[in-house]
Amino acid sequence: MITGKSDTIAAIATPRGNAGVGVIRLSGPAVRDIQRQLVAVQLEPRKATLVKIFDQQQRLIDQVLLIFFPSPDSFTGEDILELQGHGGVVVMDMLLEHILSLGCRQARAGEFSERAFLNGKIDLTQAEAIADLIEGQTRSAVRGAMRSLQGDFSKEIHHLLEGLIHLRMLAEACLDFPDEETDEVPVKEFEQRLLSVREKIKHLLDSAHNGSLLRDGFHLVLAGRPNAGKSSLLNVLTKNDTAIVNEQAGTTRDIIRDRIDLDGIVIDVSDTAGLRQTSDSIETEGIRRAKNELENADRVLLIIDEADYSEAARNELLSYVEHNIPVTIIRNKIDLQSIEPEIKYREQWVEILISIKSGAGLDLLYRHLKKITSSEALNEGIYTARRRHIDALQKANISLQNAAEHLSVPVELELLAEDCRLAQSSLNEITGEFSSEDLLGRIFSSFCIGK
Ligand SMILES: Nc1nc2c(ncn2[C@@H]2O[C@H](COP(=O)(O)OP(=O)(O)OP(=O)(O)O)[C@@H](O)[C@H]2O)c(=O)[nH]1
Ligand SMILES: [Mg+2]
Repeated sequence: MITGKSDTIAAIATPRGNAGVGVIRLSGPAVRDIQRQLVAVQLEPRKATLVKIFDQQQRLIDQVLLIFFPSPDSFTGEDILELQGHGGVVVMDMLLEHILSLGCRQARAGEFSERAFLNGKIDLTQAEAIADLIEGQTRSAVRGAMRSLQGDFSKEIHHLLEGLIHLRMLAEACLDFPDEETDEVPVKEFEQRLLSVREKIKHLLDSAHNGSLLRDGFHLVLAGRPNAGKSSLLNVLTKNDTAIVNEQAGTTRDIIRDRIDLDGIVIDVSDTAGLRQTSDSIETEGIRRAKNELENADRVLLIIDEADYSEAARNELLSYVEHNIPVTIIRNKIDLQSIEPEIKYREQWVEILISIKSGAGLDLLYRHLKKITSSEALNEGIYTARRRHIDALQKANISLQNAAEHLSVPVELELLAEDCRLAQSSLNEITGEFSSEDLLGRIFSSFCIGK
């Protein structure tokens, strides 16, 4: 841990621009000394004091409020000084320049939060949640980040870790009695405990997946033959003239991206070039880009002109999409066929008959999009999560699957304990703890006296 060894950092904490108030923050061991150089007053902790700040030539820079948060009860755990001045770009720069000349350095991005983590004030998921809260694009994302920041996500991880520690303790206890018969090993208990932890991981993976949707948004890709109405659909969804719509086939060449907010979920929509064989080199490049975009979709909307619809045409379009990516087939232009809008749930995909032009069936499409993106993500219990959380949970899950296999005869408790340890370190990666000594402490402290 870096406590006591770090230098002192300072940074403007408010955005650059003209505002009523601007904030400069300092953290580190030299804070008290720098404060006394700034102004010769004794600050009461956590109380705002109005003072005048002069530069080295005794010229007044600004009149500011100072607030002192003594270590360890501060955000970083170190001494912190907050200075609230007038929020002009130049006056803030002058104040910071003066402060830096008194014996501290400009903070790197995220360095205050990093210090809070290194000093044990917050764990990694909470540090990440601060960034997510600030960057939150929707109210749901902000609420999710707040829940993570309050430690809800970490609590769930700690709960899982408790379960794993118990499993390892049980395994260690059994290994301590090697003379005993194998049938003494409480296989049922191991199985139940493993199952319980794995079910919790599965539950957490579901929430983490929804949480990552909250944070990163849902990536929807529109694809299909030329002229099917992809760009028209993009414009309807974004309520904007984002893409050029034209009766000429091959209008869209490049990927056109826009973003919509569907009841709190950010959806990134990409319109792509129509898929067909062509000798036009620009169009060929557009189609290559479209295929690339299809690989990174959370869901693909395949748009097809109802007049061209056939099983063969549909299957050909489906062949462009990887099997693991969910698909909705949009059968468009039903106004020209005098067909009623409809939604059909097939085994492998969903089909919606609409007319983008007349608007018929768009309500079905919106309801469908809301269902696939937000039904669970809007549950009150969701916290923002990142890809690395999902990866770590998946790694832990695989280790526990391996652990369960060591329970079949002959029971291999050492290997089971090792897999539980691997699962534990995967989970520890999430909160940023790597503490095998912790485990030892827990094991020994639960032993009875004299053993
Ligand atoms: N009748 C009718 N015409 C439509 C409908 N939707 C789109 N169109 C028309 O179809 C033509 C092609 O629409 P676009 O949205 O440009 O089609 P696209 O799939 O983006 O085409 P490319 O960019 O060339 O691949 C335009 O003239 C649209 O006005 C619809 O529901 N009904
Ligand atoms: Mg287009």
